[in-house]
Amino acid sequence: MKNDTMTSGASVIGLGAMGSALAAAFLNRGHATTVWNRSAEKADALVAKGAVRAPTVADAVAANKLVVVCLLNYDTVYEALGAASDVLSGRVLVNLTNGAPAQARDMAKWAAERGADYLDGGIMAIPPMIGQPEALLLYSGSKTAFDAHQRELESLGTGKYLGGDAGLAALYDLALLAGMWGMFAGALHAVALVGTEKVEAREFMSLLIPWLNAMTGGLPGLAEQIDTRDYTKDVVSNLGMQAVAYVNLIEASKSQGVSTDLIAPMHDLMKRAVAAGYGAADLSSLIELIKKSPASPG
Ligand code: FVH
Repeated sequence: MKNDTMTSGASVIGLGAMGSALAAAFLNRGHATTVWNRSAEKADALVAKGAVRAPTVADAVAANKLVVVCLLNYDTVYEALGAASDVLSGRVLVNLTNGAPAQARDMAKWAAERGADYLDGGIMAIPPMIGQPEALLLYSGSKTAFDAHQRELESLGTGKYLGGDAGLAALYDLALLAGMWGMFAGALHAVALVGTEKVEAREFMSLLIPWLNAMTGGLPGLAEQIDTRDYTKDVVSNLGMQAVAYVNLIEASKSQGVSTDLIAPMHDLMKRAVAAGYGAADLSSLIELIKKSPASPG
């Protein structure tokens, strides 16, 4: 076993698609890497590349000061690390498992009660991107832990520290995923719609991708309207007009036999926003109907 003064090394707990990529990235950068997974055979390829297979999760935690966890969800993290409770003291626990901000804050307390420094993380990448600068990893929680292990963590991708509140990384992670899932939901509906006329998804992408890229150009203006709460600033396509066009989308979907499950919630919000007086405002005004502290239309 290595001692606590050894910083250039990491233990990786969880060798699913993402955990395996994380462990491989540490190895590729020359960091001594110990791995553990519930299904032990998932370590075989990493062991062949030089990783040490820990027989138990406690052995993995004890092997390095830096302990990176990437499991399915927080319940499985508690379940796995529960067996290593006694050896967590003095460790830096970096939990890259997807979760909610409250779960991250609770886990920070749980780790502190066991004497571990805690950093929560969100991975904005898919496994093949890990180790590349394009892979963004969000961190929040112990700044001391982040500063002390920044060099090892850089092996995984570009790191961004968000602040001392352990819940921040999960919050940003889920917010970015919301943007992604919204885009994919729209894309799926679009493809289903043209698919009713036997247009192949692959063919349609030649139109959809440039269209979506062009529309991202509107996001800075949307952000300006939201931050100033002035939803009428530089309006190009007012909500009243868009709400009328959206009816056509709903009706066309129904008549083409495509479910409106992915698009109906936006329609309901548009109707409510127009009724609330936002018809002349921009689409950005919908945020007033979903956020925590709504304002009345100006
Ligand atoms: N893969 C991705 O594209 C995304 C990218 C962004 C981040 N997510 C999150 O990363 C976490 C792990 O995701 P993953 O892709 O590695 O997931 P799986 O390949 O399904 O591996 C799951 C691992 O969790 C282990 N596990 C499940 N249940 C338990 C349990 N009760 N006790 C101990 N370990 C458990 C599983 O072990 P095994 O089935 O191999 O024995 C895998 O190691 C996740 O939060 C994503 O949201 C990935």
